[in-house]
Amino acid sequence: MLTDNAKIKDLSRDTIHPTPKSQMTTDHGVKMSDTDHWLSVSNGTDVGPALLEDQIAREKIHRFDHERIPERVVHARGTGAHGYFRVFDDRAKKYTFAPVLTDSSRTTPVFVRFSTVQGSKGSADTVRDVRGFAVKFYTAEGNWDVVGNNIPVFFIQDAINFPDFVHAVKPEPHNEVPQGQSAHNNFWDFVGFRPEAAHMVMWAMSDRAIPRSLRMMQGFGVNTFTLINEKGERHFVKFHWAPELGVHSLVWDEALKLGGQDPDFHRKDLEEAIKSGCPPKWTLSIQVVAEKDEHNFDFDILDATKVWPVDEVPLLPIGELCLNRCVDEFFPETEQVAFCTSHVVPGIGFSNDPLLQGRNFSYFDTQISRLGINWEQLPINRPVCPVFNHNRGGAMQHRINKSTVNYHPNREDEVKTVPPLEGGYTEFMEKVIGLKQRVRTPKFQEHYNQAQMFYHSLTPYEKQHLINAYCFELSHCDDERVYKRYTDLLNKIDFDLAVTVARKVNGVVPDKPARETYPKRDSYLSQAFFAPKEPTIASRRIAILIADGFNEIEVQGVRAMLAGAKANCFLIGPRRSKIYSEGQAVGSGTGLVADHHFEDQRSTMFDAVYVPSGSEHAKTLMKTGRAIHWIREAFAHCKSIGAIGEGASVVHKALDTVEHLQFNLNRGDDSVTSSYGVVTAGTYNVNSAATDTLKIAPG
Ligand code: HDE
Repeated sequence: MLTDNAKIKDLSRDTIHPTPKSQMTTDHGVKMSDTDHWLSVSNGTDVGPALLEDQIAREKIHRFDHERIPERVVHARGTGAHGYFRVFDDRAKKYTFAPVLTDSSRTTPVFVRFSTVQGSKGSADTVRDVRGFAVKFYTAEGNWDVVGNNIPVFFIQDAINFPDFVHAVKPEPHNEVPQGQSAHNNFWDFVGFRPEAAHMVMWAMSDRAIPRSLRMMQGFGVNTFTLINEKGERHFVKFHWAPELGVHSLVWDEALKLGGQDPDFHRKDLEEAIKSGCPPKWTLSIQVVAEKDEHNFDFDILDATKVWPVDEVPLLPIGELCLNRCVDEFFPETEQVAFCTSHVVPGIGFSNDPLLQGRNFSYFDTQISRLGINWEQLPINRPVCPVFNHNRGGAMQHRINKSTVNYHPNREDEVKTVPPLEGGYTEFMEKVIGLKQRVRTPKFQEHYNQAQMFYHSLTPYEKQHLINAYCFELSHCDDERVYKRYTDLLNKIDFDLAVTVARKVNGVVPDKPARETYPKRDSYLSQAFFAPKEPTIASRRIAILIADGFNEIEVQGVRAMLAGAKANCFLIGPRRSKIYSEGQAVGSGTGLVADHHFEDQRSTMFDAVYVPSGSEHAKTLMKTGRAIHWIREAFAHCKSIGAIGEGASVVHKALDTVEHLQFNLNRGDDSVTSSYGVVTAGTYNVNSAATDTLKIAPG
């Protein structure tokens, strides 16, 4: 696997490798003999006053006092990884001359940071929220940042509304509540007053906002950028990332529980996948619209609250992103990485998308307060190509320019600008005529068509989840002006949706639809569209529930097969120590050491559960409330459940209230039975039964 690239080599200049032989020094390099006792005056019996002269203690405390920097004003909680990007061929050449998008002989190093938006740095990973998907490409022509989200549209159209939106969604000002969620009066109050948010709110209430994994979500550049080709022609472009593993979500109950059981669920999942040899991959596709076609749509293609339906503007897959290396240290890499939408390279440009224009101002600005004016010199942010200019000074300047001149032009003929044909960035010459005014043009004033299109493109279960989410969130609003206004607005999207939600939350129940239904549908909007090309259990977490007396040979066999399919298996038992196998006395003989016990890991953290055979083990599991709860909860969350022999009896006992489930309980009958994702086999048979179990496991 290619994990050593130009950026990793660049970072190695600043990477320190402490060893047991490393000697401890102060920051000014003097070796230290004691860092555990503050220098004080003592007579050997009584504690005396501490001395300020202790430079070693002072340095330690000073450094500690200033360890924190301001967290990001939004997207504070995040996790990052290194990787690479490669294009398949030069098919994008028709649209751009940027080598990063056209030169298939190149491997461009990347750093990606995923984030939630609302919560603080210490909030939980699985909250209902938009996920940031920010990619920094370290190209030979300079850094290019695609600072995107996992949802293709945004709440507002004009950047000037961003502070209002963020104030409204963040914890309320009087009591700093709630953390990591939008289920509160201020958010719903704001979006009730701003119908342009209706479309994005639909996405935020859908399963997209509770991804199973950061590796199983799409990414979108959201804003409209432009591509310029060698002929000087310009196209509008949108960027899409599609995950190789398909798009998958948690169910709400899982997300809620994981918030407490494992608040780091997503960041640990990313690290586990990379370290276990399953680096996540995404395909980059572009949608392009020629300049002449800009006005051929019933929405404005520069409006970030709108998608470009793929049947009108097809997707062109152009390359692959792979994340194959975890960070060495969180703070200097993931915390200090700083993205800017304004960072583009020759061949890529902006559009007049009013949200993008504001973002282009905001990102550079925010890095100054977070990291200081020289933030681009930090190792994780610096480009892998040479940087020369006459910008000087500023706090924490690292560069030493060996020159007598620091201005342009100069008598030494040093550090000159570069003509466009030799690689200098040049803006596209765009003719602009207009009156200076504060306006929202007519096409920016239609807000419900695409909200309807999204809703009506979902599968029935996605719709149900979305309705549940509205009910949950609006029930958390206790100001009736808020939930009445919003349920009223819902009727502009869908009558049945509005009636169901309004009845549940005591909102305004409409008696007829507020408008005609927009007829368009787009199957691409449903996440069901994104099943992986090849069904796979690679990197999926499978729990094997065992107690003393389990069938070890069977477990070893099944585990080997699952490992062969690159799944991550974990033994869960009554204790985290040796669990003795069938026929062995407890306390002696063979067995396997459980990775976790039933209490410390829960079914929510796994994708599938398998219960092996073994009569004593089965009897114990049946008597263990937590084990029974494990199976019930996994079933309720639609996980795949596999069981063999007496293991099937355990599953049967756990699910005995579920109607229509058929079980194959006779040991000796090796046929396989499958119902509602529960797969049972009479006996373990390497060649047939367990193999069938494996095939069905992804559910
Ligand atoms: Fe951001 N956004 N944003 N945003 N955004 C920030 O920049 C801003 C918007 C997004 O992992 C901030 O470095 C404005 C859309 C991501 O470091 C800040 C507007 C999209 C990240 C900022 C938007 C995003 C940020 C805070 C409206 C999806 C995390 C810290 C005009 C395409 C990047 C920072 C990371 C972060 C401003 C809207 C995505 C304040 C003004 C639309 C993924 O500069």
